[in-house]
Amino acid sequence: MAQFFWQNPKSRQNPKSRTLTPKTASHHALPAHYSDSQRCWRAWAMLFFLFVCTTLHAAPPGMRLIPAGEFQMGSTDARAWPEEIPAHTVRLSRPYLLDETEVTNAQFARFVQATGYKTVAERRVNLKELMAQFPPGSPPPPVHMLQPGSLVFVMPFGAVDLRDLSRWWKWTPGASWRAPEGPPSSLKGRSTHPVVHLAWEDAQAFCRWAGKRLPTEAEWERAARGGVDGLTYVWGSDKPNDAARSGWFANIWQGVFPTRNLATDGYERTAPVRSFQPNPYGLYDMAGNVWEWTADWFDAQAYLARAGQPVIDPTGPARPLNRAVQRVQRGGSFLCHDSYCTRYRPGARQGAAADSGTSHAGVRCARSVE
Ligand SMILES: [Ca+2]
Ligand SMILES: [Ca+2]
Repeated sequence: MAQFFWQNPKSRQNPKSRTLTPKTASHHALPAHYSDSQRCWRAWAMLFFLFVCTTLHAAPPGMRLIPAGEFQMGSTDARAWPEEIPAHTVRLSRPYLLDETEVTNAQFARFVQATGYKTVAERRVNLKELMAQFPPGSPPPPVHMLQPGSLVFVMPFGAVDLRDLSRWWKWTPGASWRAPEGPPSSLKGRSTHPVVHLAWEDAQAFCRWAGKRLPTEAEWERAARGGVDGLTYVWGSDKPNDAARSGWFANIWQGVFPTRNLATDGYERTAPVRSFQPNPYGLYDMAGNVWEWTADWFDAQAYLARAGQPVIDPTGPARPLNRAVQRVQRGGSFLCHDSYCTRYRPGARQGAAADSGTSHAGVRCARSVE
């Protein structure tokens, strides 16, 4: 209605008031004694003021401004996992900026080139620190697991027990962001793919270097929902269909997880960022491609603890719950399929070991608006 009124002002006016009276007109004009020079300076001042306002509120290249406001955090979907419920109202009191895409290999390479940073996956494992995370008396891991490396998804043969993650996650010496599937894989042809194998501290280090920070879990979810509450997926309510040959919404898994990857969306593993349509905020891959680290510690019970209370600018639990030391990851990955993991839904969440990366987890960064 407001737009209609703006486009057709005369249709809403009293016919008797269509002509401005001299008094009304003079209220909007400069006094008659103003010189042409003064009028010119005033116009330039107004243009400069508008330029400054626009610049201050514009997002920098590669980022999007997410408005402050309330949203429903969590899931009401029948497929929600226990850690996603109950859905509850959360208010974010300030706008913020979020990267349009997951951090790419090219972006991470610039960071490493500038700083000489070595990721956790590229460092030799500290046995003392590792054992501190296990119950007293636990046996040490095999020697090969102390070599620099990371966890890589390897498709198993034949039927597997879906409760046994070790059937498809393989500790791979030499695997890192430089070699996503381990040696001899490389980044050749993958400069615009999302960087993977980042531990939480690696993700945080990159964002700091870039003058940014990790988003909170609430910031990530509000951005993923694109300003629309209650949708099952970031693209709407249409369920992904393995048989579809076109029109895929995200890079996820088609076929039978984990033994048959049809890749009808075009990608067996990571896809270049921006390969699929963005959400209403202009953000790409908020569903699928790679999981994304957030700032929050993970607590499966966190939403239950908030029930019935006003929740404003939440930052997650104050400390890790147990020896697992997990941080929240969001968005799902190219390994997610309806038959096993629908965690590419915007309300879905998972805790991941903060000191480890995998071949399907990366990051995107946020920035506060001053
Ligand atoms: Ca895929
Ligand atoms: Ca993603």
